[in-house]
Amino acid sequence: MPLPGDGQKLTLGYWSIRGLASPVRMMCLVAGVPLEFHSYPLHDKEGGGYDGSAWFAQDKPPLARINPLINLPYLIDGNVLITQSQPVYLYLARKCKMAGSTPDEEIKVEQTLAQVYDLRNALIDLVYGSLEDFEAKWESYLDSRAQSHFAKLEAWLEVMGTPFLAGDKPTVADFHCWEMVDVHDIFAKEKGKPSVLTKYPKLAKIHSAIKALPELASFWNDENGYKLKINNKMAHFK
Ligand SMILES: N[C@@H](CCC(=O)N[C@@H](CS)C(=O)NCC(=O)O)C(=O)O
Repeated sequence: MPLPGDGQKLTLGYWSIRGLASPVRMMCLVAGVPLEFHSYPLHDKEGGGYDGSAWFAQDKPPLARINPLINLPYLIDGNVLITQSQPVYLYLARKCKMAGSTPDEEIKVEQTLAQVYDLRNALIDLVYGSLEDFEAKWESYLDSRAQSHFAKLEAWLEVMGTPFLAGDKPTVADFHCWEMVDVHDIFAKEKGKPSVLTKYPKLAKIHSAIKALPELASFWNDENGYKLKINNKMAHFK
């Protein structure tokens, strides 16, 4: 198991899904920061349910003795062990010079990152909730709840007059926003609904600009990268 102080490379621990890990992996590729992905499988259990013991029984207890807040994702950098996705994102973004280059950009990064996280949490509530709720709510989620988040982000870009959420260059907020636009595009297609990519041209531009980054060329076909499932096995949209 990965432990602080063991390795040279940064290590990201997470389930073997895109989930909260993709923005980290994309940022590191773009910045040329080597990252080891320590992925945890979730197996089907005989008779139903899931076995996540590689995380819950094996690695979590010793890591919790070092950082009692431990959760997935976590990041190990030398002797440092960080958990909670948003502090992990910001820590890495500072390392990758993707956290804004002026105080004005930094606060724009923090606000838009938080806004994107609200959107992600709305999706997570829907897809990991009860099947009954999912069936009852997915359409209004796509038609209305998710739209309110995307409309805010589109309007933000309009008002700020910048191509990316905090300025002229992509930051961590754009990478998480990219992931959410992409995931909602796939979700909408699966459900026969209009894509956010057609409705929000400024977000669509961020999506295509990041998709075209040469450093990410290998990511799109990586079985441990973009090709992973979006959500875990118990989700109603994977
Ligand atoms: N607020 C936390 C939520 C983390 C979370 O919910 N992690 C889920 C996967 S996305 C998990 O299964 N954690 C493992 C655990 O509870 O030990 C974050 O943003 O990192």
